[in-house]
Amino acid sequence: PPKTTWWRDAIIYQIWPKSFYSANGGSTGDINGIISKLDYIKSLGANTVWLSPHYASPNIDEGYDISDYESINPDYGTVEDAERLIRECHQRGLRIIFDLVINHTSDQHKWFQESRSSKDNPKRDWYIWRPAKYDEQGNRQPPNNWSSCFSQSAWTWDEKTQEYYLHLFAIEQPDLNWSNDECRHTIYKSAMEFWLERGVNGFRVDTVNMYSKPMDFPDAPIQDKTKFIQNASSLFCNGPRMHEYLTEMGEILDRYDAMTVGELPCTPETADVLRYVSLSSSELSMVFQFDIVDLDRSPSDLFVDVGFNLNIFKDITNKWQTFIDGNDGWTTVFLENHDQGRSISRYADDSPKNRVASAKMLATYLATLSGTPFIYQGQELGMSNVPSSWQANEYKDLNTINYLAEKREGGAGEKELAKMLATGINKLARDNARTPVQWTSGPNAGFTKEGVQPWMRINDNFKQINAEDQLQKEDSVLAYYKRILALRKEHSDLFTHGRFLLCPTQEEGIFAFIKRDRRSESKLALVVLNFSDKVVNFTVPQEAQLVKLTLAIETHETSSTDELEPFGAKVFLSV
Ligand code: TEU
Repeated sequence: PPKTTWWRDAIIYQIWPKSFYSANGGSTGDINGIISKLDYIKSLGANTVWLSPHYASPNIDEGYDISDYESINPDYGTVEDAERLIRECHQRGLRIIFDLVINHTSDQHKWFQESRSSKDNPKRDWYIWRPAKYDEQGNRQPPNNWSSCFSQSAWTWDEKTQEYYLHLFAIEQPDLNWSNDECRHTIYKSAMEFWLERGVNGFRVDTVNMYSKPMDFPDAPIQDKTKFIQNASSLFCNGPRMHEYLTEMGEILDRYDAMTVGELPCTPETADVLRYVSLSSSELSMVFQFDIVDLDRSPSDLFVDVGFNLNIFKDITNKWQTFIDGNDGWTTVFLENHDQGRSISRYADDSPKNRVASAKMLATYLATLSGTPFIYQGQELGMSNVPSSWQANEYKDLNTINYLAEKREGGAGEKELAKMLATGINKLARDNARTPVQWTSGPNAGFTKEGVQPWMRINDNFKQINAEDQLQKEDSVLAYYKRILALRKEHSDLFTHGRFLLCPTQEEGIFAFIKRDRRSESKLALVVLNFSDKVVNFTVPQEAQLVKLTLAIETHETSSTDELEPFGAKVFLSV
């Protein structure tokens, strides 16, 4: 069968299984829970589900440390349950993609267990082992100065065989050696084909540009003189054989008409991105850029909040919207995932007064842009960050725990640490997105049965923010999501496939853009978003003045067409 581009019209709902829904009454979510909510996902207007890792895992990095690609975390279910999930999706006309985490495995994977057992084990070369270096005083040093993405050195010494192994993430996540042919082809078989044969429609591909390393492992340039370990992402991203590997993977994926969306950090140049996502190159369908979720992060300090800047937000949006003009590439639209703070808390206002408006306004952004949009569980309810009063022991994610440990080692006092917790960490930590989904106002927010302690504390605001309540209200965030996604589908030539034009605006806090039908330039939509907490009267941008506009959807009912309430949004269509 010929290759199609069905994924260009996908609206993808991301499930992070541990916190989604427990049907079996456990402390974590499970596959039966997901199946029981598929009708909910479908009624939202999504047509594709992305399931974050649900494979066997010791959960050091919440499932991103996989110990067996061909089995399921027993807390969630079995392979048969996963097969049933795929079938239940397909029966409803939903597609489903799984997470593909193949830069590294868990240290508990049998491949690594064999690899570390002796230097002459046949799987020794499936991971990246290097001898120690010694400084002038004779102290043992890692092979180079690379820092992992989780604070410590990217190398860990293994006593048994007296060598270091590489891990770009946690110590328990050793990197696979993709330059070993046998290793690479076994990854394809075990992690990809096993599930493609069972009907998955594609993959979200974890850290997709890190598989090919410079095998001489040069030191990273010194950016921080106070430390030995240095950020080395420019060296381990987009390595020499990346495109060769992805072409091999693409051949397999094409056989199943499967889509991919890869995480593509450290790749700012559009020409470089196009090599990955051009249809003609058959590597990836689309990628996630990190710029939109890094925009309020200090470039030199992961959990320091530098604040939201609307002009930067507009520039990033403009860059990836216009990226697809005149070529055969594709793009994504997203504001949340399991690694990020909640969007209303970062990009708008999560206070009781403005949170509903903020969630609807950001939904308008997501639903009117070209590319494939991604909605992260709870985003459709306007779920927010955890309260700033949370203490260090309530955060569960390794990235945050290691960060705090590093700061403590660097001499930060308790007061300083408390301030970090209440500010940057509270704003940006991954755990903000990982609290259980708020289904009802009842015990445990309906996430699991009464009397069971959920694995993670539920956000205090579940009585105000939950699905049960919003399903009954026409003016809820959830109801708005349904309407705006329906509008997107009805006018997919404008919203999904249209040409984006950023409109210069005078009014502070306003983001206005036009979407044009690529086949008939006079057919257009005007989208106006208010990122400020004030009422704003806006002027219709010049480019939209030539056509007659009608209001298609608005977040607030206002008497005047050119007035926006705080965090309000309006979408107009040409008639
Ligand atoms: O994340 C990759 C990644 O680069 C993140 O660590 C990111 O830099 C960080 O969250 C700050 O934004 C992926 C997964 O999404 C993440 O959950 C895993 O921990 C990681 O890969 C390792 O598999």
